Amino acid sequence: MSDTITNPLDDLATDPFEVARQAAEQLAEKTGVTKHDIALTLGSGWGKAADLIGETTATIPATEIIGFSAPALAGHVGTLRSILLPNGKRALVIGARTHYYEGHGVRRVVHSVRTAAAAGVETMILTNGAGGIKETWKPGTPVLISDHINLTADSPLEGATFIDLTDLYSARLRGIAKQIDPSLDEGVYTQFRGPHYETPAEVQMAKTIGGHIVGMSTALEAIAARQAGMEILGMSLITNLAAGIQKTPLSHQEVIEAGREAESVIGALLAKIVGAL
Ligand code: 8IG
Repeated sequence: MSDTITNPLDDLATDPFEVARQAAEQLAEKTGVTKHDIALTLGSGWGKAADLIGETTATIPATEIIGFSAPALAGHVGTLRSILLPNGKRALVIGARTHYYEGHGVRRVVHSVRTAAAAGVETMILTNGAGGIKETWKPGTPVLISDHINLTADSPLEGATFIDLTDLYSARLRGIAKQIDPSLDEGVYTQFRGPHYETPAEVQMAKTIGGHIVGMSTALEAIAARQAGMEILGMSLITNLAAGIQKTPLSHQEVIEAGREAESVIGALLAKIVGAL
């Protein structure tokens, strides 16, 4: 199977920031909103937040915007939504994440983040469903991402672009989240390539090198967000304990169900956090 519609990002001669600028322009035209303030990428389990944070003023199929791809997974929503928050700010909800494991290259993975930056966004909220290494975390627990370990051996940065990643996941924003919910724990997100889940030995490796969360997204996006100068809040919904930490095999179905059960609670939590930014 091959894409019949070509994506300009796949041509290495194309400047990905120029594509993002064009995407932001199309987004402004289609939504009627010339500047967005906050963007949220909603991963598995986090979708409800979009309905709770404010009034949706426009819903755009992501495929209508240059550089975006159709979602690879049924159940992943391929839309971009513009939302008016009660405090008057404008939020862009990205329900169309392109995963690294899809194999379309890292430019497509971070295009939504670069588009958000080009649309004027200063605060990037990255959420995901992930596996937990800490045994005290039950499926359905939301946790703050404090830092990451990128095990993809890839980067969204091209050429000799050196970007500082100290305080990548803003301590200031984590502080605001903890004011809303003091019970929020935090941990180091470890991005594997996927799409297979880890072996128990790989989970032990992640634990040994300082990881607490295992997932297949977010780290590459956070790097691109930092390059673009945005402040980043990262949150994981622990939908399963990582392989070998939980004694039963992992199933995608179990992950979906844990997400569904936690959806209302974490959606309301995220809405409160967004309202406080
Ligand atoms: I949901 O256990 C979800 N995503 N790598 N490992 C990795 N990604 C995940 C997991 C997990 N659960």
